[in-house]
Parts: sequence; C-alpha cells; structure tokens
Amino acid sequence: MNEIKGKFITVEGGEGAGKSTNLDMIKQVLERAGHPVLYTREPGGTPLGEAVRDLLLVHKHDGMADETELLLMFGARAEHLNRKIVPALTAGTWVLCDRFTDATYAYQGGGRGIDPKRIQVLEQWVQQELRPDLTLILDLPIEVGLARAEKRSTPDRFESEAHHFFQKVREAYLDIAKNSPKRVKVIDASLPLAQVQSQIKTVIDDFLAVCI
Ligand code: Z5A
Repeated sequence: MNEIKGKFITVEGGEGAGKSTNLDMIKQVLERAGHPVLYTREPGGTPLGEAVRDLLLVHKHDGMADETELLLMFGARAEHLNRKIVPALTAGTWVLCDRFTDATYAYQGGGRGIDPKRIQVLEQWVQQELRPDLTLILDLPIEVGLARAEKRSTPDRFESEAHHFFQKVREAYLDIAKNSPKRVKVIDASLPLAQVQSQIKTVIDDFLAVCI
C-alpha cells in the first residue's frame, strides 16, 4: 500500500442517529484547521459502489442471503478504497466517511449474526493494514432513532428490520467502542443537536491536538 499521509475519520451509528446532520459540521471543523477533506459514504462512494448500495437497500432484494449482503458490502468497499479513499489519503487529503467496516461488524456481525472472524478475514484482505484513525459512534436508544428516521423517509431494507435486530446492532457498536477505546469515541446522540455537536467538537479538537 502507498504511503498514507492524510487521516481517515469514520462516523457510525444506528438509524436516525444524526450522521448526515453532523457530517457537514465535522468537515467544516477539519477544514478550518487547515486540512483538505474528502467526504464520502458507505455503502457507496463510487459509481459502482452507489449501484451496489441500490441493490442492498431496495426491498426488491428482501430475503437476500446474509453472505451475499456481506460480500456486496466488501465488494463496494474494495472499489471505494482503490478508487477513492487510498488515493486521497496518499495525496494528504483527510477522508471523512459516513460508515465503514465497523458498520459491517455491527449490522452483518451483530444484526445478522455472521461470525466476526469471517468479517475479519475480508477486512484484512480488502483493507490490508488500513484502519480508521478516529471513529465517532453516535449512540442513542433504538426507539428515538427510529422515530427520527421515520419522519424523514420511507424505510429501506435495513430500516424495515425488527427491533431486536437494531438492539444487536447497537450492542455490537458499543462492544467495538469498549474494545478500541483509543480509536472509537461514543457520542450521546439522544441529546438536543447543540449538545451532540458540542460533544463531537470536543472529540475532533482532541484528535486535532494530537495530530499536530
Ligand atoms: N450498512 C451495513 O449493513 N453494513 C455496512 O458495512 C455498511 C452499511 C457500510 C445505509 O446506511 C444502510 O447500510 C444502513 C446500514 C447498512 N442501514 N440502515 N438503515 P446509511 O448510513 O445511508 O443509512 P442510515 O443509518 O439509515 O442513515 P440515515 O437514515 O441517513 O440516518 P442518519 O444520517 O444517522 O440521521 P440523520 O438523517 O442525520 O437524522 C435523522 C433525523 O433526525 C433528521 O430529521 C434530523 O434532522 C434529525 N436529528 C438529527 N440529530 C438530531 C438531534 N440531536 N435531535 C433531534 N433530531 C435530530
């Protein structure tokens, strides 16, 4: 892998946690600190990745095999890494990504019940040594997130899952945070937006301080 010069920041969370709402603010904070930022998302981020995203989210493919779902996520990710993320990081651009492999551990691992060891194999194969430098998990009770998401749009294939699926996704995210406390910071996303943004700003400022 080429020499990585930029930083790789990911934002994660359950349904309606406020990722989209807060990503623009994070981008602005990073840019004000003098860093060029590439904003992107998963699944997606490239033309092929966005086409795979459509396959993954539409109800037409309800009942997709769990393994198919997992492999499509990593197929889109391989394309995203090769065409967009790694070239940007190599050029010194910081990459801010709406979801990444922690989402795979949470949704396909926690939610679907796929053995995390299988996910690890794909992670190592597709990403080699590349891992995010900082991950923010926007955490909130399932009911609060679903109520927020429902107000916004018709539920997609994931958003239509049952409550216990989202409970397992949330638990998996919190386990990731417990196991990687240096990289992963949990934000209480149930609070009013101003308080959520203040927590996020503190985490980003602390991260920037150690990057100098
Ligand atoms: N997925 C997977 O299974 N495996 C993988 O490896 C990857 C992904 C990478 C698409 O992701 C799906 O792919 C996702 C997991 C799966 N499953 N689902 N669903 P996505 O990120 O595009 O989808 P999403 O999680 O549904 O994102 P979202 O619906 O866009 O939610 P969000 O970005 O976190 O929330 P938001 O749009 O910013 O906010 C929702 C509403 O709440 C909105 O009206 C806001 O104005 C409001 N809001 C936000 N913050 C607040 C506060 N603090 N108070 C009150 N109201 C608020």
